[in-house]
Amino acid sequence: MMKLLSAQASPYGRKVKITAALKGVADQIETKAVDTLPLVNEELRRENPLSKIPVLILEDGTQIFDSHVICEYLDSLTPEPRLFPPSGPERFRTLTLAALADGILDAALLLVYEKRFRPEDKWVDTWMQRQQLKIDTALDWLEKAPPEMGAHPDYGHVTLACALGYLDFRHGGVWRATHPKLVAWLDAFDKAVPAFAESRPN
Ligand SMILES: N[C@@H](CCC(=O)N[C@@H](CS)C(=O)NCC(=O)O)C(=O)O
Repeated sequence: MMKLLSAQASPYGRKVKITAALKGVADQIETKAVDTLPLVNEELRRENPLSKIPVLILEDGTQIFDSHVICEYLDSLTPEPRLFPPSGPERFRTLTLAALADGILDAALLLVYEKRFRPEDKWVDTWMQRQQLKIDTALDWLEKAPPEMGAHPDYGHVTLACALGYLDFRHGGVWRATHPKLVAWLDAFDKAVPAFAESRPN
């Protein structure tokens, strides 16, 4: 059995859970909830020196992180459906979409951490605006031409769905009012991928 260190609320962990479901390997993974709030979590620090989740631990003890690498590993376990196109323009389109969606996630997480880990009188407005601008610009970019899903979702689509899901979960879903095409896109993803609803944080 492989072990996944993650947390119910982690959008990066959610990417891995959805990928595992799409690849039909979810039953080979036992998920262990890990608390990233303390300065030091010895178990997590032992498995990932960066003390970040998710971490996938293989049966022989090998640790795999971060979420991109875990998802690519899981994709290599079974042939279909292919979530990472092996080569060519499709591969780089998928990876670039995933990088954009991960960038939205990173900025959204930094906004949460600013308020979680710093006292209110140390919050820096211009720094938070900087993160918000990245999110807003990326969403506007995607709204112009939401990615096509094709016969099945790929890793870029999974990452985008988790990024939008995180904006719903931690940022009040404000993005929805101004991005109707992306809302429709996420609805379609939700219908096509049951693991999205199954991994929804609460
Ligand atoms: N690039 C990483 C990001 C992982 C990440 O930032 N995870 C958060 C939880 S959602 C975390 O572990 N934060 C703890 C910390 O940064 O100390 C990935 O894709 O896995």
